[in-house]
Amino acid sequence: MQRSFRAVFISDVHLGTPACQAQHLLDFLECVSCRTLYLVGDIIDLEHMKSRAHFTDTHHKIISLIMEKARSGTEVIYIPGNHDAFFRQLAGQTISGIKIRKNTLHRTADNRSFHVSHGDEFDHVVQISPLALLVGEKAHDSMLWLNGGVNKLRKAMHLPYWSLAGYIKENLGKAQQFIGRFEQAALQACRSLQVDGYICGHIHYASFNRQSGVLYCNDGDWVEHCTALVETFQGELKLMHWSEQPRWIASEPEEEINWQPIPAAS
Ligand SMILES: [Mn+2]
Repeated sequence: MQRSFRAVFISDVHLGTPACQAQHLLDFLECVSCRTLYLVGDIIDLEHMKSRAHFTDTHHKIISLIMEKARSGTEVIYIPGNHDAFFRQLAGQTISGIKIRKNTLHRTADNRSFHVSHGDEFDHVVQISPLALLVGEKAHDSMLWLNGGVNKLRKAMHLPYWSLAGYIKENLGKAQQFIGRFEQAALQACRSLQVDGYICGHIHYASFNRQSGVLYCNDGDWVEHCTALVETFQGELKLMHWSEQPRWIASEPEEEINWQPIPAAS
């Protein structure tokens, strides 16, 4: 499997929480090299750390490795998300070689333009009530806890890491509807920004969606799915899952596929 890329995009790492799949991420960052590394938000979970910080040796190693990469020639761009929104006030600055930006424009090798941002700017568009978010977050916490147990068991049985939450989420119609609305919001934003595509994270669901000539890309997360969006030196975008057995999960779609109008939020 290819290990060297023109650009790598990761987000929703949630360092500082026990949910972060830190060992997998450290392994990924050690094995993969790129010209530009985009950190697309919710990298350090400052929100969670306000009440309880879970910052292990591996979490420290991840930060040191990213800083080391920035020192040794990798362009590192940090776009804060809603869980590390504090860093947004540093936008425009370069700290230890890491460029902090509110959002940015990425140009692929084949000269396509992509707006890159975390994605929480669509929260009001997808209209999820604060109560639903709270209930969702609690349910999510229990799911992650269960996920940890399942994977300890799988590890003992020498089976690779598997996302229980990912499996359940895929099978929940409501979640699918939410994902669909989020994708539509990003695709619409491409038209007003006059770009060829949108790259974001935030909803912990790696995917591509091409519609009317614009491309939506979500790089996923490192609390459940361990996914990254990469750009090859030819300018092709691909989604990768990283575990003991790394694999490709998707290449950018050529044609518009499976387009269905998303019902309005109720
Ligand atoms: Mn987020």
